[in-house]
Amino acid sequence: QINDRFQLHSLEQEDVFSVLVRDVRHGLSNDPKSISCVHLYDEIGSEIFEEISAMPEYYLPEAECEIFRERGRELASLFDHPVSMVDLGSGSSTKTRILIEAFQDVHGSVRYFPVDVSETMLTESSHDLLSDYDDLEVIGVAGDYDDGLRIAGEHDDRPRLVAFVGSTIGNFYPNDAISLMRRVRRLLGPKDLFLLTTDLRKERSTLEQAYDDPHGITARFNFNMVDRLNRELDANFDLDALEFRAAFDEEAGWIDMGLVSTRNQKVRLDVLDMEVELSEGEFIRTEISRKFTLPEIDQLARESGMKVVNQWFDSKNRLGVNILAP
Ligand code: AVJ
Repeated sequence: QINDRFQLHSLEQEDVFSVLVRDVRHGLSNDPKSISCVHLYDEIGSEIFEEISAMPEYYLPEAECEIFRERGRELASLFDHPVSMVDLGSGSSTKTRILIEAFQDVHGSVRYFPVDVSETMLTESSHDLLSDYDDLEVIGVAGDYDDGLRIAGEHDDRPRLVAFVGSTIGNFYPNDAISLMRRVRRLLGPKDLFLLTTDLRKERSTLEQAYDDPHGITARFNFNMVDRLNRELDANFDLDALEFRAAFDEEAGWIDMGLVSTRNQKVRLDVLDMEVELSEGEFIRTEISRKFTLPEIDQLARESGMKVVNQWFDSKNRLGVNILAP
């Protein structure tokens, strides 16, 4: 009776390899050079990210789960009826599981739309959820955020909560964050809500320990991506001539993460038929992670056509879960 409660929408997706080829060609021609953070998460990278999430210095998952446990029922009570919950980038659904439980406690049933690029991950996590909860219906969307929003929009008999958890909004440049949130806004009816997790601006040392961790796990996470280019794009990056760096850029308000070349070097990427020159000290960006002030959160909401109607913080005020209304 699990299958009766499970639907999967598999959207036509551009294959991972051609996206990699296009992104890397584009990113390495940019100034500063960059490699898109989406490529950090191959199979090995996803495992390393699990290790990051378990480090004491990386406070984000713990802080977010605390808020979900403390405020989940209050969140559910903002709705008069059982909801459809759209989870953008659901991954293993570990965090949203806490919310699903809270919504079940308050309203009985939940209809859950996990959206993820990985169909395997989606099927596995949906199966686990369905065997744990009876009054749950799962409509998985293997595709991008827009596919998820569109398919959720086709089932519109319930009020909706669209959730963007994990502080993933921080990995978007300010303009891209606004454009994504405007697309979310378009799906929302007058009684729907958007849940947005934002990491908060804090002392430099706390931030830098979370991203330039003393265990070297985040460094390994970054080197894995370059190693991946060596393997999949027949490149010859010399990992010994690259150094991991993660520093808080106060002005920009984000952690800037990437690799610095320790000498002048030429790198060939055979699959791209491309040669890249790196000068000594040159930085290749792999990820930004924005840290928001409260006015910045309000501004982001406003510029996306929404307003913040609830805002919860963990007991150490490290991270915020914001509820936005259209
Ligand atoms: C959870 C994906 C948003 O920016 O904190 C963690 C990823 N990168 N350490 C973040 C990440 C390096 C992360 N996201």
